[in-house]
Amino acid sequence: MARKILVTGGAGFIGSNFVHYLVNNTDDIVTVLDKFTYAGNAASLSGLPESRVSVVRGDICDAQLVDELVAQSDVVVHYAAESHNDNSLHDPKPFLDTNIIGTYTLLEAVRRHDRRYHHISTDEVYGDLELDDPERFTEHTPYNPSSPYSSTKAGSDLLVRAWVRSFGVQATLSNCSNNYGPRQHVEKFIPRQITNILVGERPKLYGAGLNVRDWIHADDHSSAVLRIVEAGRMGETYLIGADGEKNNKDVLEMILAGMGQPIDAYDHVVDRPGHDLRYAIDSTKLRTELGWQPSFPDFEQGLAATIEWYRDNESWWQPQKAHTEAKYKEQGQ
Ligand code: NAD
Ligand code: TDX
Repeated sequence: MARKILVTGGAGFIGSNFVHYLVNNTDDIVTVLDKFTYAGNAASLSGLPESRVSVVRGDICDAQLVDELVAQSDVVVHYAAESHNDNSLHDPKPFLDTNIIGTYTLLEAVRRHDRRYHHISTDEVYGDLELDDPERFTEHTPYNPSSPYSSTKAGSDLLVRAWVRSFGVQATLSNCSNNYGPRQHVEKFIPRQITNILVGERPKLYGAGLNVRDWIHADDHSSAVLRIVEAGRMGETYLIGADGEKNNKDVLEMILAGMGQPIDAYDHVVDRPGHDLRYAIDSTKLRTELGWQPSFPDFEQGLAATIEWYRDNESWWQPQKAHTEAKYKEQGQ
């Protein structure tokens, strides 16, 4: 029988990708619960069959609504979050509400109704690494978050672990590295630079651009999450990554070259306070225990397809662009 899956944050970047992935690769029936903050976009779910996907506009902090939706579902996959580090430095409160209270609200509902829960998190909970550190993050790396965003994600992970241990909630967790691909908000690094070039604005690099991120295609994140939902061991954490370490300057130069621009046609802007230097994921556990492998190992090819997507889908990102850049400009970025 088809599973009923509740996907929170399914109108955001990675959540909407997961919904598309479920429609294309399973016969699951999906309900999206999304507040449609500035980061949620109904167009990210358009064209999906109504018989498979329904959308509820609402807040994960609304205990009554969450209780009803969890009761009607077999599995809950929790993507909804305030997700942008820069925003968290200017106004942390929504991060505490959604990332901590929202997760608590979902956990109480899955506890009451004894439902399977999967928690989506980030490698940022582990803090950062030196550029020359031979070690990468593993499931045993101690938590050491740097920003209001990553500390609230870390707090939400710890709530899940406590609900597993204290109440026997049937939960798994995953911590993934930086995603790229279609339908990512223009506030984030890669879409910001691509769309800047498309509107005739120079790309903006924070500081010297030597910070390293470990890039993974959003579809590979989705395939890993589905594998964990189906075969992960209860209470376990799995790190998701595709060996995609690159520094920001190299990524920006790839974007510029891929869009026919001189590779130095960008501005250095004020660095992010507390800017994490490097993230890097060791995904051995996921690969050996659950047999997962990425399908998009070639970053340059995935980046080229992502550039094409933004070229072809201006109506998706245009309404957000001017406002997002104006906000950055106020902050000297
Ligand atoms: P996003 O900002 O693009 O989307 C977040 C979605 O959550 C939006 O649709 C928004 O409307 C919704 N939302 C926010 N607050 C809500 C609330 N109170 N109730 C209901 N819905 C609400 O984020 P994203 O980049 O797609 O990230 C999704 C998840 O993946 C987050 O949990 C994030 O921490 C995690 N993650 C992201 C990355 C990355 O590279 N972007 C990497 C690892 C993990
Ligand atoms: O204009 C920019 N210029 C720039 O140099 C922006 C927006 C970012 N940067 C740098 C900062 C980071 O080193 O690029 C890198 C990536 O920045 P973001 O896209 O803001 O991502 P990051 O802070 O690494 O966090 C992302 O990955 C982990 C997601 O936003 C998080 O939700 C996820 O948990």
